[in-house]
Amino acid sequence: MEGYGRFLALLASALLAGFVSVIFSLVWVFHYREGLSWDGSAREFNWHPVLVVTGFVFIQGIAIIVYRLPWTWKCSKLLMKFIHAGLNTIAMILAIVSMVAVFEYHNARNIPNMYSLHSWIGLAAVIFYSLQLFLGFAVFLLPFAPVPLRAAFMPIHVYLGLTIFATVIATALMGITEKLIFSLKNPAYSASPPEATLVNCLGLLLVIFGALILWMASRPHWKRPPEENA
Ligand code: ASC
Repeated sequence: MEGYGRFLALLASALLAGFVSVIFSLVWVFHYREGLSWDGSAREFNWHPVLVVTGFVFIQGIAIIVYRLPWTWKCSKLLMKFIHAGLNTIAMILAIVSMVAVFEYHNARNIPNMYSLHSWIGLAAVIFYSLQLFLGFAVFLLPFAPVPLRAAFMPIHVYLGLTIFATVIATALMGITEKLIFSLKNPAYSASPPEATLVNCLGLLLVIFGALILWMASRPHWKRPPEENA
Protein backbone atom coordinates (compact mmCIF):
# COMPACT_ATOMS: atom_id res chain seq x y z
CA MET A 1 0.00 0.00 0.00
CA GLU A 2 1.22 3.44 -0.94
CA GLY A 3 1.89 5.59 2.15
CA TYR A 4 1.06 2.89 4.73
CA GLY A 5 3.04 4.66 7.45
CA ARG A 6 1.31 7.96 6.71
CA PHE A 7 -2.08 6.25 6.89
CA LEU A 8 -1.24 4.72 10.27
CA ALA A 9 -0.03 8.09 11.62
CA LEU A 10 -3.26 9.78 10.49
CA LEU A 11 -5.34 6.93 11.94
CA ALA A 12 -3.52 7.15 15.29
CA SER A 13 -4.04 10.94 15.33
CA ALA A 14 -7.74 10.57 14.51
CA LEU A 15 -8.23 7.90 17.21
CA LEU A 16 -6.43 10.11 19.73
CA ALA A 17 -8.50 13.20 18.82
CA GLY A 18 -11.71 11.13 18.97
CA PHE A 19 -10.80 9.42 22.24
CA VAL A 20 -9.80 12.70 23.93
CA SER A 21 -13.07 14.26 22.67
CA VAL A 22 -15.03 11.53 24.47
CA ILE A 23 -12.96 12.08 27.64
CA PHE A 24 -13.49 15.86 27.42
CA SER A 25 -17.26 15.41 27.07
CA LEU A 26 -17.21 13.21 30.21
CA VAL A 27 -15.03 15.68 32.15
CA TRP A 28 -17.43 18.43 31.07
CA VAL A 29 -20.56 16.72 32.40
CA PHE A 30 -19.00 15.09 35.49
CA HIS A 31 -16.61 17.79 36.64
CA TYR A 32 -18.39 20.99 35.54
CA ARG A 33 -22.04 19.86 35.32
CA GLU A 34 -24.03 17.52 37.56
CA GLY A 35 -23.07 14.20 35.97
CA LEU A 36 -25.43 11.71 34.32
CA SER A 37 -28.81 10.21 35.22
CA TRP A 38 -32.15 9.50 33.52
CA ASP A 39 -34.69 11.48 35.56
CA GLY A 40 -35.74 14.54 33.52
CA SER A 41 -33.13 16.71 35.24
CA ALA A 42 -30.16 18.56 33.74
CA ARG A 43 -28.26 15.31 34.35
CA GLU A 44 -30.50 13.62 31.79
CA PHE A 45 -29.71 16.41 29.32
CA ASN A 46 -26.01 15.70 29.89
CA TRP A 47 -26.38 12.39 28.05
CA HIS A 48 -26.87 14.50 24.91
CA PRO A 49 -23.30 15.78 24.42
CA VAL A 50 -21.77 12.52 25.71
CA LEU A 51 -23.78 10.28 23.35
CA VAL A 52 -23.39 12.62 20.38
CA VAL A 53 -19.61 12.87 20.79
CA THR A 54 -19.24 9.12 21.44
CA GLY A 55 -21.75 7.79 18.93
CA PHE A 56 -22.65 10.33 16.30
CA VAL A 57 -19.12 11.70 15.88
CA PHE A 58 -16.55 9.11 17.06
CA ILE A 59 -18.26 5.82 16.14
CA GLN A 60 -19.63 7.29 12.89
CA GLY A 61 -16.11 8.47 11.97
CA ILE A 62 -14.68 4.99 12.53
CA ALA A 63 -17.57 3.44 10.56
CA ILE A 64 -16.67 5.70 7.61
CA ILE A 65 -13.07 4.53 7.40
CA VAL A 66 -13.34 0.80 8.25
CA TYR A 67 -12.98 -0.22 4.60
CA ARG A 68 -9.69 1.69 4.44
CA LEU A 69 -7.93 -0.19 7.26
CA PRO A 70 -5.31 -2.14 5.24
CA TRP A 71 -5.30 -5.16 7.59
CA THR A 72 -9.03 -5.68 6.83
CA TRP A 73 -8.41 -6.06 3.10
CA LYS A 74 -7.99 -9.80 3.53
CA CYS A 75 -11.36 -10.02 5.34
CA SER A 76 -14.41 -10.67 3.19
CA LYS A 77 -16.19 -7.63 1.78
CA LEU A 78 -19.44 -8.91 3.30
CA LEU A 79 -17.93 -8.98 6.80
CA MET A 80 -16.69 -5.40 6.33
CA LYS A 81 -20.15 -4.32 5.16
CA PHE A 82 -21.63 -5.79 8.36
CA ILE A 83 -19.04 -3.96 10.48
CA HIS A 84 -19.71 -0.68 8.59
CA ALA A 85 -23.49 -1.09 8.94
CA GLY A 86 -23.21 -2.31 12.56
CA LEU A 87 -21.14 0.66 13.71
CA ASN A 88 -23.50 3.04 11.90
CA THR A 89 -26.48 1.33 13.56
CA ILE A 90 -24.90 1.77 17.01
CA ALA A 91 -24.21 5.44 16.17
CA MET A 92 -27.81 5.94 15.01
CA ILE A 93 -29.23 4.41 18.20
CA LEU A 94 -26.98 6.58 20.39
CA ALA A 95 -27.96 9.69 18.37
CA ILE A 96 -31.66 8.91 18.81
CA VAL A 97 -31.26 8.25 22.57
CA SER A 98 -29.31 11.53 22.82
CA MET A 99 -32.27 13.41 21.31
CA VAL A 100 -34.78 11.65 23.58
CA ALA A 101 -32.70 12.88 26.54
CA VAL A 102 -33.09 16.49 25.34
CA PHE A 103 -36.85 16.22 24.68
CA GLU A 104 -37.47 14.63 28.10
CA TYR A 105 -35.39 17.28 29.85
CA HIS A 106 -37.13 20.11 27.96
CA ASN A 107 -40.59 18.69 28.61
CA ALA A 108 -39.90 18.17 32.33
CA ARG A 109 -38.80 21.83 32.59
CA ASN A 110 -41.29 23.35 30.11
CA ILE A 111 -38.46 24.46 27.84
CA PRO A 112 -39.62 24.79 24.18
CA ASN A 113 -38.43 22.15 21.69
CA MET A 114 -37.08 22.52 18.16
CA TYR A 115 -36.70 26.30 17.96
CA SER A 116 -32.92 26.58 17.49
CA LEU A 117 -30.93 26.14 14.29
CA HIS A 118 -28.93 23.48 16.19
CA SER A 119 -32.11 21.46 16.72
CA TRP A 120 -33.32 21.86 13.11
CA ILE A 121 -30.05 20.77 11.52
CA GLY A 122 -29.49 18.11 14.19
CA LEU A 123 -32.90 16.49 13.66
CA ALA A 124 -32.42 16.65 9.87
CA ALA A 125 -29.01 14.96 10.29
CA VAL A 126 -30.52 12.11 12.34
CA ILE A 127 -33.34 11.64 9.80
CA PHE A 128 -30.98 11.62 6.78
CA TYR A 129 -28.53 9.36 8.64
CA SER A 130 -31.31 6.83 9.36
CA LEU A 131 -32.48 7.01 5.72
CA GLN A 132 -28.90 6.54 4.51
CA LEU A 133 -28.49 3.49 6.77
CA PHE A 134 -31.78 1.97 5.58
CA LEU A 135 -31.00 2.59 1.87
CA GLY A 136 -27.40 1.38 2.26
CA PHE A 137 -28.68 -1.82 3.88
CA ALA A 138 -31.29 -2.37 1.15
CA VAL A 139 -28.95 -1.67 -1.78
CA PHE A 140 -25.51 -2.93 -0.67
CA LEU A 141 -26.21 -5.62 1.95
CA LEU A 142 -29.39 -7.38 0.88
CA PRO A 143 -28.74 -9.62 -2.13
CA PHE A 144 -31.51 -8.16 -4.32
CA ALA A 145 -30.13 -4.98 -5.91
CA PRO A 146 -28.50 -5.52 -9.34
CA VAL A 147 -24.86 -4.45 -9.73
CA PRO A 148 -25.67 -1.48 -12.03
CA LEU A 149 -28.00 -0.06 -9.34
CA ARG A 150 -25.28 -0.58 -6.67
CA ALA A 151 -22.72 1.15 -8.89
CA ALA A 152 -25.08 4.07 -9.59
CA PHE A 153 -25.98 4.50 -5.91
CA MET A 154 -22.41 4.21 -4.56
CA PRO A 155 -21.23 7.80 -5.30
CA ILE A 156 -24.48 9.15 -3.81
CA HIS A 157 -24.02 6.96 -0.71
CA VAL A 158 -20.43 8.17 -0.25
CA TYR A 159 -21.32 11.82 -0.88
CA LEU A 160 -24.33 11.71 1.49
CA GLY A 161 -22.34 9.90 4.16
CA LEU A 162 -19.48 12.39 4.17
CA THR A 163 -21.87 15.35 4.00
CA ILE A 164 -23.94 14.05 6.94
CA PHE A 165 -20.75 13.41 8.96
CA ALA A 166 -19.47 16.97 8.36
CA THR A 167 -22.94 18.34 9.17
CA VAL A 168 -23.03 16.39 12.44
CA ILE A 169 -19.74 17.96 13.50
CA ALA A 170 -20.96 21.46 12.54
CA THR A 171 -24.15 20.79 14.50
CA ALA A 172 -22.17 19.63 17.55
CA LEU A 173 -20.23 22.91 17.43
CA MET A 174 -23.49 24.88 17.41
CA GLY A 175 -24.80 22.82 20.33
CA ILE A 176 -21.63 23.27 22.36
CA THR A 177 -21.75 27.03 21.76
CA GLU A 178 -25.44 27.23 22.72
CA LYS A 179 -24.92 25.21 25.87
CA LEU A 180 -21.96 27.34 27.02
CA ILE A 181 -23.90 30.57 26.42
CA PHE A 182 -27.00 29.18 28.24
CA SER A 183 -25.26 27.63 31.21
CA LEU A 184 -22.28 29.87 31.99
CA LYS A 185 -23.75 32.75 33.95
CA ASN A 186 -21.43 33.62 36.79
CA PRO A 187 -18.73 33.77 35.51
CA ALA A 188 -20.12 34.20 31.99
CA TYR A 189 -18.76 32.53 28.82
CA SER A 190 -17.16 35.90 27.93
CA ALA A 191 -15.03 35.73 31.09
CA SER A 192 -13.39 32.49 29.77
CA PRO A 193 -13.81 30.29 32.87
CA PRO A 194 -12.01 26.89 32.78
CA GLU A 195 -15.20 25.08 31.68
CA ALA A 196 -15.39 27.35 28.60
CA THR A 197 -11.76 26.66 27.72
CA LEU A 198 -12.21 22.89 28.12
CA VAL A 199 -15.34 22.85 25.97
CA ASN A 200 -13.85 25.16 23.31
CA CYS A 201 -10.98 22.64 23.13
CA LEU A 202 -13.58 19.85 22.74
CA GLY A 203 -14.95 21.73 19.71
CA LEU A 204 -11.47 22.13 18.27
CA LEU A 205 -10.82 18.38 18.71
CA LEU A 206 -14.09 17.52 16.93
CA VAL A 207 -12.99 19.62 13.94
CA ILE A 208 -9.55 17.95 13.93
CA PHE A 209 -11.17 14.48 14.16
CA GLY A 210 -13.54 15.32 11.31
CA ALA A 211 -10.78 16.76 9.14
CA LEU A 212 -8.62 13.62 9.59
CA ILE A 213 -11.50 11.21 8.87
CA LEU A 214 -12.54 13.16 5.76
CA TRP A 215 -8.93 13.20 4.52
CA MET A 216 -8.48 9.44 5.02
CA ALA A 217 -11.86 8.73 3.42
CA SER A 218 -11.18 10.87 0.34
CA ARG A 219 -7.68 9.69 -0.72
CA PRO A 220 -8.24 7.40 -3.73
CA HIS A 221 -4.99 5.43 -3.15
CA TRP A 222 -6.18 4.29 0.32
CA LYS A 223 -9.29 2.63 -1.11
CA ARG A 224 -9.82 -1.08 -0.48
CA PRO A 225 -8.58 -2.83 -3.64
CA PRO A 226 -11.48 -4.02 -5.83
CA GLU A 227 -12.08 -7.76 -5.90
CA GLU A 228 -13.89 -10.06 -8.27
CA ASN A 229 -17.52 -10.84 -7.40
CA ALA A 230 -17.56 -8.23 -4.64
C1 ASC B 1 -21.58 -3.27 -3.57
C2 ASC B 1 -20.23 -3.67 -3.41
C3 ASC B 1 -19.45 -2.89 -4.20
C4 ASC B 1 -20.31 -1.96 -4.95
C5 ASC B 1 -20.19 -2.18 -6.44
C6 ASC B 1 -20.91 -1.11 -7.20
O1 ASC B 1 -22.54 -3.74 -2.99
O2 ASC B 1 -19.79 -4.62 -2.63
O3 ASC B 1 -18.15 -2.92 -4.32
O4 ASC B 1 -21.65 -2.22 -4.50
O5 ASC B 1 -20.72 -3.43 -6.75
O6 ASC B 1 -20.22 0.08 -7.15
